Amino acid sequence: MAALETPRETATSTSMNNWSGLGLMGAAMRGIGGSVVRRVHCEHVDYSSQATRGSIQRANPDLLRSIFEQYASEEERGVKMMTSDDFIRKYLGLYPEPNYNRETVRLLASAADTTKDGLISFEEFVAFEAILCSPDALYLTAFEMFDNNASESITCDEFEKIIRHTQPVMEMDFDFNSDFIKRYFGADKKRQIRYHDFCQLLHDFYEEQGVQAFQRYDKEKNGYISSVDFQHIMMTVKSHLLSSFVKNNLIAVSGGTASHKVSFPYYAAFNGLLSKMELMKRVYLTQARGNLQLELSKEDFLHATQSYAQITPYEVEILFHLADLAHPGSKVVTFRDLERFDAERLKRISYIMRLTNLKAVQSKEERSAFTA
Ligand SMILES: [Ca+2]
Repeated sequence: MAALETPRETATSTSMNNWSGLGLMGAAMRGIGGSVVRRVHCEHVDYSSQATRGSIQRANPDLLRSIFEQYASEEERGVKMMTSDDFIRKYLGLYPEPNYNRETVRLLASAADTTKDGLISFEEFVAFEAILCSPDALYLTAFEMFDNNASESITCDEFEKIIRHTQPVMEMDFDFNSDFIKRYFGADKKRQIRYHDFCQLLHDFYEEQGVQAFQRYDKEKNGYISSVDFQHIMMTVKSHLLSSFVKNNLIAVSGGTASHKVSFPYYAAFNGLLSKMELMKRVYLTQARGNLQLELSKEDFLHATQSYAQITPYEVEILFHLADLAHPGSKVVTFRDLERFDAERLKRISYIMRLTNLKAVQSKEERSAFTA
């Protein structure tokens, strides 16, 4: 029996372009997904085909009951309830350190606490398991977290409160009076937004945050920032898109010297490339026809992108620049390069796939204690 690992091909073959907009939830989800990996063990289920099809079977209710009772420490009128601490720290195993951030734990738990009374009932626990089985689990979970008063809609205040709880935004000081926010919530910021609007907001928010960060560092308002500022922005608001290789080469790829300037089109293309890495892989794979050792020249790669209008020549240019930093002089891109530039994100996607496969199942040791 091996701990569940989503096969690499699964993550690669699944189109995840939209997930880049969810970097905001990345840390939280990575946390949940990561801990789940440690808890969930795969014995009978073909997770690769499940993940690809997107249909996930519900867990056995008796099993859920056993898990719930084990972790629920509160009792209200004779009914067992889980606290935020029970759910996030004891059950999911997140934030085990004694000096954990209580607000973060409360926020994460509120994804399951639909009545927002601070306690998770068995019915809420079962309902949360159902959410995790749905194809849009990540957005649904995020919506529950943002919807602070269980009104099925989100106010600007609710949105701002959670966003401000994330480190990069605090550092970059996102403008909640910007036209972007007013387009979604109205000029007086009184409009409430419902689930589908929220999904679009969360997706677009991340783009906007990147634009605002650039504008903040473009002090002379001439469309340029320094390489050092570029590095700083990428490491804070865009860090979820960076593999360790890209992290280590941010200065080099943006001109090579600390005084070098980065233009807005370059910045946009760089982020576009990183968020489209799945698509880049698809382009490569259509050319490779199974030969993952194939070395593609820039001309061949550009030619192959003709049918993908989303990919710009500037993005391809930067892709080959990154490849040149990995193996100077060869002027080709390999599949290994694409993985090198996308490694962390792939793991993140795998976590999401794992998260949707969670099903609140426990480890074999625990299972054998509860089921015959
Ligand atoms: Ca509740």
